[in-house]
Amino acid sequence: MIKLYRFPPLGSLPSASPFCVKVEAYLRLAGIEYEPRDMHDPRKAPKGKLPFIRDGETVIADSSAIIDYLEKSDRGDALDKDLNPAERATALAYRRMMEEHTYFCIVHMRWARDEVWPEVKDRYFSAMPVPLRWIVPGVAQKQVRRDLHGQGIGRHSDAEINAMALADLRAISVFLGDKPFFLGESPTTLDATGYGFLTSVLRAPFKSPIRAEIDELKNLAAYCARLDAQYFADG
Ligand SMILES: N[C@@H](CCC(=O)N[C@@H](CS)C(=O)NCC(=O)O)C(=O)O
Repeated sequence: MIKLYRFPPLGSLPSASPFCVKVEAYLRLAGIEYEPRDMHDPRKAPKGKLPFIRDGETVIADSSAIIDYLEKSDRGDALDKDLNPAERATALAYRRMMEEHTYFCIVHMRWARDEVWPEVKDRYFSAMPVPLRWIVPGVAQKQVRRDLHGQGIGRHSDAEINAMALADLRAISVFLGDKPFFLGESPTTLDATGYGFLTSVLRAPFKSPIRAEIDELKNLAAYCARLDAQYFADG
């Protein structure tokens, strides 16, 4: 049985990390059995980030590398097997947008907003023993702020980042339209990514500065609810 190493659940999300939710969604969409293993310290992961999987003796890190590995294995359904080159190109572009742009907006909204950070700090670190609980959150936040500055998004104002996140979500909403899945009638690996990132925006138990605008994009919440009912009904 595949073991999925992930950050622990966050409220109703199976993990605090959209990349971990993405892999979990993939495993469910493809019908592959797995055992989740919660980790708090990504420094112990093979590439210093979560998720990774263990399949017998084989260890694979990085959500996309994991999905590539599973798509080529004979386990479960290879979700992308019927996609044509144009669909594959579109899926790659949307995945890159969510992972390389929307993701950093999400991180900024969780870690770098004065009105949100106390809630995030409490959720992420309250189980830590004193004195670590007093020290680690501040050190971690400083590191994340440095990373956001280095990546570039941290140089923009809160309002600019809100607008960037909304532009992504509106594009995703238009692309999804009223289709059951992003690329038509059946789930593909893009739905695993979409579910991971959309639920991380829509359902994280933190104040959201773009809540009202997101709520207007009704097909996104309906899409997540549909996938829940079909694939996450057992919790
Ligand atoms: N490209 C990686 C990104 C994974 C990633 O960024 N994971 C974050 C959590 S969302 C992480 O482990 N961060 C810990 C750190 O950077 O120290 C993937 O697709 O799995």
